[in-house]
Amino acid sequence: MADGRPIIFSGIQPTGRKHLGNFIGAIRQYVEGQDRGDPAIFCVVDLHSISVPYEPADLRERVLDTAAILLAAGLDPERCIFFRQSDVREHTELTWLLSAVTSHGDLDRMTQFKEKSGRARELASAALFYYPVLMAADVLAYRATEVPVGDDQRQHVELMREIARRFNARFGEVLVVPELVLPEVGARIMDLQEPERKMSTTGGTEAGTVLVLDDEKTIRKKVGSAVTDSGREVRAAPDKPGVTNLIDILAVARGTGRAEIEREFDGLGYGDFKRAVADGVVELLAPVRERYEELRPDEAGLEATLAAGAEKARAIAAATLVDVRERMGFG
Ligand code: AQP
Repeated sequence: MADGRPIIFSGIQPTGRKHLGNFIGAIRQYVEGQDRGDPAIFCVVDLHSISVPYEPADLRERVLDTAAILLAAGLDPERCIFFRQSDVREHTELTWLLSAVTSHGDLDRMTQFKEKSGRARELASAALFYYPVLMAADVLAYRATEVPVGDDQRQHVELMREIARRFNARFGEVLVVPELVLPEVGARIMDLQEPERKMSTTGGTEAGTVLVLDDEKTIRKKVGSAVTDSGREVRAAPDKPGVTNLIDILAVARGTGRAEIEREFDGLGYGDFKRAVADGVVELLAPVRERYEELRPDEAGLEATLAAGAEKARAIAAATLVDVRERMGFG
């Protein structure tokens, strides 16, 4: 941390199907963080994607899709470090070293593993089970002080904090215990069709998941058919998950809070409200889609950006690994 500025790190999975939840919960925070962080480091976490079945031939394409989405959303490689996880091998080495201070019981308590492995628990890959250790290595390799993520990653960040504490207690003060940073509004955007569950890449409904790359017509259709309730009141409340979710989405799009949205739509019906939400989401995402169309064809340019970022990232991670290896008695 230089001059009290945070070291920010966060990672995002490679897919072209990034959704409004990813955008609001994570990508928006990255763009804001790049001027606050010193440095701010963002990474397309391709190593994480092998924890579920995947196509090797698609993986590189999905990394480039995601890189183009993030750059289109406003990441600027001049103001942050932006790279592909597998280009920096220190992540995998540190994963193994951190496993010395991670217990089987820690990993067994992770709800994401339980949800994603479901009833086929015995068949789930060891990589899915081990995912939180790799995520801990991602962040701890940079001695990051802040981890901007959505609420679904809270448990994983708590575990990485515990891993850092245990490592320091066992081997000496080498790692930094990072802080979880959630957005004030929109830490958990819900599926528009099933607002009791989060908007998700793999687990959500097609109609309830707004993609960053959806065109205007599709966005309007999805928002227009969002589940609300039988009332008329635009008010955030635990028994109104659909309306609350739309209020949060509009609050983020307008850069205001829930109260302002509730005041504005006081006495108006859900029709007017949903139209405003659709306008807000279109305004938020249309510029990203347009810029993505310009950036995505330049694969050599995207590769060069990621490679330059990897070089900067490697220099930082390698220095941490020197300290970790030394304290652990290697080399
Ligand atoms: N619904 C959400 N609301 C707010 N933030 C969210 N995030 C994910 N869903 C929501 C945040 O997005 C960041 C990137 O996530 P990711 O692409 O690395 O992987 P993920 O968590 O696997 O994405 P999904 O959509 O949640 O996929 P599924 O459901 O298939 O696992 C993270 O910071 C995450 O918190």
